Amino acid sequence: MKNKEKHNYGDDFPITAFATTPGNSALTLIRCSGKESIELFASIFDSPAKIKDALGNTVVHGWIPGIDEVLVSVFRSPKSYTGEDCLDICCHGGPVAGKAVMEAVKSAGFRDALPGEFTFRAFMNGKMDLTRSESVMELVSAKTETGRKNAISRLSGALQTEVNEIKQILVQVLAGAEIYLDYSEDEVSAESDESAKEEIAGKLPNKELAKQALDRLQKLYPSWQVERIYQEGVTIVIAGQPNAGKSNLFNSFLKEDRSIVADTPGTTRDWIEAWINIKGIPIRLIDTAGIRETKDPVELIGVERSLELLKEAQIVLYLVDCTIGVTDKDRKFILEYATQAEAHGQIYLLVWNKIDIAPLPQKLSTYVDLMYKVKNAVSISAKTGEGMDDLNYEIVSAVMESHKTSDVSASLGTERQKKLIGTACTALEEALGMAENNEPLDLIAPLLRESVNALGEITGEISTADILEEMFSKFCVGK
Ligand SMILES: Nc1nc2c(ncn2[C@@H]2O[C@H](COP(=O)(O)OP(=O)(O)OP(=O)(O)O)[C@@H](O)[C@H]2O)c(=O)[nH]1
Ligand SMILES: [Mg+2]
Repeated sequence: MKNKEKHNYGDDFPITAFATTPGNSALTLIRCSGKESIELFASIFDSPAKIKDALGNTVVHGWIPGIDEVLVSVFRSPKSYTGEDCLDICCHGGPVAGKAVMEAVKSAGFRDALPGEFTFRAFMNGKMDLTRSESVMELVSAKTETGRKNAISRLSGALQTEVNEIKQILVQVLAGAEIYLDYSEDEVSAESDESAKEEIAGKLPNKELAKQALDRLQKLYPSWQVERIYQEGVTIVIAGQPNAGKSNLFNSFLKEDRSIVADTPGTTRDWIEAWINIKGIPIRLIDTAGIRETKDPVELIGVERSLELLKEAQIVLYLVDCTIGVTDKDRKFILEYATQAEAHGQIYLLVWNKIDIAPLPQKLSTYVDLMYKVKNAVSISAKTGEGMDDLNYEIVSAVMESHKTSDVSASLGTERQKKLIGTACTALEEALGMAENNEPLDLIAPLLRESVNALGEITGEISTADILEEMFSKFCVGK
């Protein structure tokens, strides 16, 4: 019955979740954590004493009678992921076996874990700070090797260390300011108040330290833009006239024949998409129907969809067939769409295709007007793969150019962290600006405190229940 009750983050009720996705696999892993979880699981195990008496960090073999043969890793509080008593039950895989074990576990008194609840408990029990907790989620959802490496760096504490170091500096600055303030309150008599204030006004102790802290915050702040690219990826749409070689290029990126390539114009009717990886950047690549006026109602729907998809793109690869050159339709399209795109921060790359059978158009004058509308032009053969390295290079440069970052030892992993670094930066900038203008310390100190508090929120030293619930609810179940 207890399973039906509404539960919130923050209780120590025994919880369970699949740590692996149920499906066709040899094994399934079910995690359990919480108060009395070892005793509860023992109640459905064939030799309860073996589980109850098991030392922490040991594995017990046995049966859940009539259900499955299992290997159970036992972790005893506080030496576990969550800091509570925990069990990892390794049972047989497949679509059915794991579910039967899960039913048995729940019948013993465990409830379904909420999203991110294991990591939430790890945080609450002091096993990791918030930056590390968030990196767990980043790690399990990493789309490329670079995304994984960045998440691992945060999981190993690089961001936590950087934030804590900056915070230590600011605490020192704040302490210095407060000593001055105490001095002015205690030592300065009412008559000499004004002159004393003047004396301390603008003399923010350790101003140079505060500037150093600001410099480090300002370097950290833009790292989120780049990180977001590695986490969420970039949408690239391949567009162009029918027969330009869009599907051939799509297949060339994928290194497999996924999209139909044929010399009949209008071959691709419905769009097709796939995730690829270019230099660690996850790319959602979309092949579209060739854009032309048509009376065929099915092709027309395809063309309309292509135009819709263009709006979703961060980068558009506009293909021109070198055997034909720039047609009036190409020109009309690029001049109209690439001009609009500029305003929305989209990037158009002009891609000359089929250079294996035709030279590039020689007369620059025939397309020079288009070059003002696109970021760059690359020549390739989608068929032979020639020029693909150059195209990849142009794509990466286009993605990264607007997000230049300086060398930093740590990078931000979430929007939440970025907002708080932004708050810390703004407050500190304001404090330093006031110090430059010789404004009184009692106005400067609260800004320094605001900056310190924002940094404390990043690591979770300062946090409210609402913020934590909101944050962990975005995690996947079982983490
Ligand atoms: N020689 C050569 N032929 C190419 C190249 N790229 C595409 N082709 C040929 O051009 C024709 C059209 O290629 P597709 O990739 O189907 O063109 P598309 O732009 O997807 O055409 P639609 O789907 O009709 O809009 C096919 O016969 C391809 O083999 C290339 O780089 N070199
Ligand atoms: Mg096609």
